Amino acid sequence: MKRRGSFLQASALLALALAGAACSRPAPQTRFLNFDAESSSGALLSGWSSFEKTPEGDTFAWAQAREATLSVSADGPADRLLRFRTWSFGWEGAPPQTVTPWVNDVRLETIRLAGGTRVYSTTSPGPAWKRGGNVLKFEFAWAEAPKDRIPGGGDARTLSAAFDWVEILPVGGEPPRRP
Ligand SMILES: [Ca+2]
Repeated sequence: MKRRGSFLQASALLALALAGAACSRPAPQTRFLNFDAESSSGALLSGWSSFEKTPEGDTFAWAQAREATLSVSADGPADRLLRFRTWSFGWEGAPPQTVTPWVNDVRLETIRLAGGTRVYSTTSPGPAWKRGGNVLKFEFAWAEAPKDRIPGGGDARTLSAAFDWVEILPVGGEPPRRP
């Protein structure tokens, strides 16, 4: 019994030590998601298809709904630059595709996706972010299945846009220091 008691005591002390370390350590921040199993498995919340690779070897995932969400970590409110490399699904006569990113419940500017694969960037206001887990949502104008839009297309997934990577960068540098 004595041994068990001391084991429990040691466990409690260890838990306290870990909690203390967690408080003093900076909160983790998601800086880059490469849309591969290694970096992004836990981050894809909803609206995504599985990981794929382009012929060039770039990993990506299709957003297969009008909305796709990611779980990202931040160390607190701060203006952040959001960058992402993406391309829209398209066909002859397709309507323009747009993406509107959201940080939690804050809507950012709507971006029109031009043809081909491009890097887009937009800024997000500090108060949109909170310390810990945040939800980054991409809202699209449409999501359509290749089988309905391309003659001979067999893919039944409703595709909006494919993402190669997402990057989140703090902007504005260091907070002002007291003189
Ligand atoms: Ca990638």
